[in-house]
Amino acid sequence: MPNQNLFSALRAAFPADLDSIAVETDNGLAYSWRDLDRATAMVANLLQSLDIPKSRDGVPPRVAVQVEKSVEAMVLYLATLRAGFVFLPLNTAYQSAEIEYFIGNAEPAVVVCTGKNFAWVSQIAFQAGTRHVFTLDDDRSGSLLARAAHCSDRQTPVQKRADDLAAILYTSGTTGRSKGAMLSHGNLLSNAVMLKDYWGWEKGDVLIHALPIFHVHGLFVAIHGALLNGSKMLWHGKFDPKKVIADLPRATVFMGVPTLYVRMLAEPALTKQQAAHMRLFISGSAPLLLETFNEWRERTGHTILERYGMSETIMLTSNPYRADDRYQNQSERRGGTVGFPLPGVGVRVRDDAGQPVAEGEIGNIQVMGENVFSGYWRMPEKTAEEFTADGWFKTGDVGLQDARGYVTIVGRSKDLIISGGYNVYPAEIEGYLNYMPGVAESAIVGVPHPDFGEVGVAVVIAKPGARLDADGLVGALKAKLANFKIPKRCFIASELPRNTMGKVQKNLLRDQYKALFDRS
Ligand code: MCA
Ligand code: AMP
Repeated sequence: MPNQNLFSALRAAFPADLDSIAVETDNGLAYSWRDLDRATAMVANLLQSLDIPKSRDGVPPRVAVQVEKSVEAMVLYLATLRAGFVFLPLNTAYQSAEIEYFIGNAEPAVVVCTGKNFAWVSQIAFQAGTRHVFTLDDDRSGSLLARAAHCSDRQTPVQKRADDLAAILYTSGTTGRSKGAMLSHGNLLSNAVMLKDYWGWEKGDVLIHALPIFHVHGLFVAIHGALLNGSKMLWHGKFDPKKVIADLPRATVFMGVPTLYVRMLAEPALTKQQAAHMRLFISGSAPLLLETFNEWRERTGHTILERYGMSETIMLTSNPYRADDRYQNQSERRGGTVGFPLPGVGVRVRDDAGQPVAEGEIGNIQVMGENVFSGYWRMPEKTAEEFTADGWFKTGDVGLQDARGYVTIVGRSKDLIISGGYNVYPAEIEGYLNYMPGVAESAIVGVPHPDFGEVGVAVVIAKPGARLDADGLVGALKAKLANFKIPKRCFIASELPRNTMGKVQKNLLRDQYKALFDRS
């Protein structure tokens, strides 16, 4: 049986000329393919040399990583695969309570954090039984690289089967705590191989990488896409619309969440001429407004290809790349839709009773395929709840599929806000607010926002006799939660609207506050 290690497949796609450039960074560094090969071998050797059990209950050690974006952070991801360990990326915005939960839940053997956070992260990690905490900063400093420098630059990727665990991605829960979606080498590789073909990756393609690398979009879709095609990446440490636009003449592919497109459209430098060398602009992670889709076409002459995915499934549907697509004879990229089920992905729409809905009717989107995760880390009951009896995964997204097969997402049955491409779960924030002094109850709702697409607004009710200060509440939340989860506005109200069953009617609140951030 050939090795199914995802790293081996990515390594096999490196170009023959290992001295050509694989990554160029926006701060003037260049990495060759040989550099990537050697550096991943050294870090993999370091991981393998640590005094930790190679597997417990059949699961390899987890490597939890909360570091700023850098090429070395990508190297750490690839090295983790290469060593046969399990990668656990964490958003850099997460604060101590959030990190404490992830580390306690995943029990990583290795934690890698920034030098700045070492004191508090290592305290949490050692208390949870982690054996090794390393640091890695975005200027190539830290103990991880210092230790890896002493390791050999040759290493044979650890033998893996397709269903062996490769990564755990935490997705917040609509109720209760975050769940770790378990993705296998086979989930990730099958999706990447299919997308290489579906999106027409070709020789000479150059990707602008401007997304964070702790979520599916930047870590898997973008990096796997470029590596599997042996394509150079122009690496942006942080998204800056001006810098991305300046790089367009040297690139062919760009991937972004809708906020990135909105921000680039605000730049006069974005013109047809500037984008003339580009082959493909891809958007996903959040709904792309038709207005943005149309404006982009007018300004650049390019039609954005919108696709849809999840942490649990990687990519599910996509608008077609080719005008005469050979997969389904598809023809156009249609704004407002997320395109067709990708090859090998089953998509069906069901009503609340689980029965099929008529073509074009709205219902719950369920999916199946080699790309779909095996379950949530140590949560068999939650896993069982999210799959149907006949094995389809319930996405929590609500949508329809029309007669031609285009899928449109119209909403979500899960109480989730997607803000600038990040998921914000109202239940988590309400959980914190409701325990603050003087708070009787609260509701967080998502409302339209011109930059982030959608943002959270808090409505809080005081306990009898208590006086609440909205700024104080927001300040207290900031001390506990990642910054992107903080409601952009907070209102103190006398009561929450409820239906006859006593359930808070969030739709009424959304309606009430929907014009709060109107551009006008
Ligand atoms: C930053 N802020 C935000 C967000 N980002 N608020 C709401 N939503 C956000 N996404 C807040 C900060 O808290 C801060 O507030 C203020 O905005 C400025 O912060 P700053 O860090 O300067 O913002 P930024 O660097 O300009 O970041 C905006 C961004 C970033 C570039 C749009 O959010 C981003 O990179 N988003 C991409 C997320 C992503 O990759 N998602 C893919 C998930 P204050 O000043 O008050 O503190 S993967 C996925 O969903 C699936 C599987 C899929 O289909 O791809
Ligand atoms: P995550 O939990 O971060 O993996 O986010 C997955 C969710 O993002 C999906 O369930 C959808 O609700 C949403 N999503 C991803 N891509 C799109 C898109 N193109 N349009 C609308 N929603 C999207």
